[in-house]
Amino acid sequence: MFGLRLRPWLQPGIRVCTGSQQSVHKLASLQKATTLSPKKVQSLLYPFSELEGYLDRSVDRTPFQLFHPSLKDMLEAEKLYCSTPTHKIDYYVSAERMDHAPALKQPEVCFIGRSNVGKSSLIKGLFSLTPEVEVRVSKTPGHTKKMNFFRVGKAFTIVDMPGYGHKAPQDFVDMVEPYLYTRKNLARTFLLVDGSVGLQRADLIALEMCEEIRRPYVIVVTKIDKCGQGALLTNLLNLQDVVKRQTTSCFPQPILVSSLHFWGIYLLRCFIAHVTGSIKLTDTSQS
Ligand SMILES: Nc1nc2c(ncn2[C@@H]2O[C@H](COP(=O)(O)OP(=O)(O)O)[C@@H](O)[C@H]2O)c(=O)[nH]1
Ligand SMILES: [Mg+2]
Repeated sequence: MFGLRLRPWLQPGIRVCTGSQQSVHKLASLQKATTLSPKKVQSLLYPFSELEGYLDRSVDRTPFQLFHPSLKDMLEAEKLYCSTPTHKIDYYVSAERMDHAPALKQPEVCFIGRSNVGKSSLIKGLFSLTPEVEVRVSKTPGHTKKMNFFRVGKAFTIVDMPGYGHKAPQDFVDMVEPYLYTRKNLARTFLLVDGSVGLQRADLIALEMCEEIRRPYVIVVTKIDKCGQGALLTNLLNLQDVVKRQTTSCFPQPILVSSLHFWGIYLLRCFIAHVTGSIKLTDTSQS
């Protein structure tokens, strides 16, 4: 049901982002990734398809496939993540307090989650076509104590928020909460949850906070490469249950990613482009 027709979109003339002097990972570009075997491409593009076979027939798959853009749309979205002289992608500024946050007009998305859940790695993955954009990935939990703003031309801004849960609950109260309440141009919040360990207490607190704030948010399940598929599926179904029972502002589809292997990165790029109004999807129906 997820059969892909790749060839029509691999015509010459489609702009491929080649990146800068620094080396670009071979999977950073979707167009390059589509030269892999169809099965590999399938799991890169739609990581949930890997798990689908393990699901009992009785489980409703619909919530996992609500956002299912075509390859063409994903290629279109990818162009936004290529820096050009007229569409610059760069680290803009950091802010330690909400009143230091830059006043920006373009739609914004932010990444929140526990320290070490993979926020910075994910942003690095999204910007992997422009490796010159410096996104710090820390080995020490709680490193990101500031809000880091990255501009994607005039299209949108991505904000890497300080992590919470590990020696940093204060950052959460001081920065994350006020930001989520007051940021006018915030189009979507991405709440990251580590798929290899499942929902933790701190995640549930964050979830409750997002519910209280009542702005639309989406759960991104990170590090899906780090555990077996059985464990991942168990964590995912538990998460799905919590989302169904306890949330009203959460998008029902969790987005599965591995920043290490690029699984789900293209889908998330497209999702961000879509929710910020930067692209118009041509087809969201299942292929
Ligand atoms: N296996 C695996 N490790 C990851 C992934 N994403 C991040 N990590 C690792 O998790 C650690 C924390 O990542 P980081 O992006 O700094 O987390 P942050 O504190 O939320 O910004 C780092 O050692 C990363 O290399 C992933 O998709 N798979
Ligand atoms: Mg970080």
